[in-house]
Amino acid sequence: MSGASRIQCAALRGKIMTAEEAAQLIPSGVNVGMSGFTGAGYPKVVPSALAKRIMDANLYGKKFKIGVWTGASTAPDLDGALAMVDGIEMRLPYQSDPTCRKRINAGEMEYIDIHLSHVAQFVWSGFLGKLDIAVVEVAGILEDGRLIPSSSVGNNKTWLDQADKVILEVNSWQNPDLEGMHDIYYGTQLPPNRQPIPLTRAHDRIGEPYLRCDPKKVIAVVETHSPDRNSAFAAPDENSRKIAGHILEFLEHEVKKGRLPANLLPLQSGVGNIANAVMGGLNQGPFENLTAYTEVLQDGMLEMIKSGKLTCASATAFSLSSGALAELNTDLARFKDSIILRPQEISNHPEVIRRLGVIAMNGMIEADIYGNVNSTHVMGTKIMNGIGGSGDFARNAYISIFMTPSQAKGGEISCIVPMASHVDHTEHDVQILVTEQGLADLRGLSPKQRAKAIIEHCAHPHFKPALSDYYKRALDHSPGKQTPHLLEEALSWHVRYLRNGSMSPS
Ligand code: 0RQ
Repeated sequence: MSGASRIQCAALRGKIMTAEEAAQLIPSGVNVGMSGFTGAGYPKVVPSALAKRIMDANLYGKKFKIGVWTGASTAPDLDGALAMVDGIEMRLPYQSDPTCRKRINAGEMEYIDIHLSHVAQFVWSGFLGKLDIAVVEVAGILEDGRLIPSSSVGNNKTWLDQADKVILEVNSWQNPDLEGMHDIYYGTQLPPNRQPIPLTRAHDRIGEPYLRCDPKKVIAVVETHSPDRNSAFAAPDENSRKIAGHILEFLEHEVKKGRLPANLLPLQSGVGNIANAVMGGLNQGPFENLTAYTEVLQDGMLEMIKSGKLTCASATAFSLSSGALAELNTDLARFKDSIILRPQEISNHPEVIRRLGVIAMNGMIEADIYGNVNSTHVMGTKIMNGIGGSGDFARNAYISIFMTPSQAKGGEISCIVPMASHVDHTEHDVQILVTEQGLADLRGLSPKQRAKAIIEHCAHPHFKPALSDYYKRALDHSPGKQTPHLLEEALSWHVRYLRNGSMSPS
């Protein structure tokens, strides 16, 4: 299908221009809402053209910066290109680009790391300031101006609604069979007018397949033919396989106990190789007729749909490797009945997650002996990525699982520490901790019982004696005995790594 045939609206065909011309319409100082979620559905050419424009302005000694709001992480040709020319004043809500990370950690870029389900309502309420321009990739434009969404929905509904001006990228690389796969719900309101979200099963459709957009707001239409960014997944290593094995065993145990139905409850799986490996484990496991209510659909879930293990997956975006992406894009019609893409305020909605009883599985950087989890900050001050949707799911899930290898950086760092150097998920939101060493079921345990379970089941043998020793001395000398700590010593673990390059006791 050629690019032009994807633009059926005559008024918008008249606004077709090049990426360079469209980039000229974005002035310095504005807030721009970009489409894109983990490399899917991001605008492919306008951001790079804008980066070039910013670089030219910088050459003439002119400062040129914009606010960049997205669904989640995007790609090197969006986040990377704009960060490279120091063109981002403020970035939100989740990102994983290495150049952005460097600038944020160097104090050169402001970053607001918000729960993904909160972004839309923050914008509707005006907490984040004015959204000036939306730059949104779509798969096509209907005669009446409605838009066929692309391979992610993210915050696009909100960007198109709230922005004064809209730039559309129509990507003919995206499979036309995407039409009908989305479920865009327009019933969300701010309090006190908020109504229940009528979604009671993961596969329910409650909205419409198209994004609404006032054609009068559209200032440019740019045609593209570019693939989404691929995220490579490493083949599961031994640790990932062990973590997946512990989780499978736990789920089987819960079914036996009658606490989970035989086909489990809707699954949410976070980003990264371990999450993908757990899906691989489930694909080989005994469970049938599974469902997913999640944020991103990774390779592992696609495999489960193909094998028939997973009957339906609701998400806001694809997040696939190049092989899986190519397969999906050539054979999308096959998956049309089993995949639904929704706005992220619905895919991550606390009310729906709680109602469905989602089983949430997310990665982490470290957990402390009481079960507080750090998902975002290395050594307490340096951002890795962001909280993403992990908080939306963890707090509201029926079962909230966090997983990590027990050690990082070749064994120099313990991922189980006395006191987390930053907390994203408090002990109250963390029910199950898993490392390759084992699984700690923290449900129904007091802080002291938790500490014993976490050290015993999750810590690496190399760090276990030091953690046990810390806990024992904390029990003896802590001023309070509910959550015993030796405050001065607690964070010295991290300080030791910063000084010596190792957390190992010297
Ligand atoms: O860094 O590659 O430079 O060595 O962190 O670690 O082990 O590859 O794990 O890819 O699963 O990522 C928490 C970051 C884990 C991810 C996090 C270093 C480690 C490596 C990555 P290097 P791994 P993963 C919904 C869910 C938040 C968002 C979320 C994440 C790098 O899961 O961003 O959950 N989660 N969203 O070396 C120092 C430690 C460390 C450490 C790991 N204790 N100390 N460095 N690393 N542990 C989806 C969305 O929201 C989109």
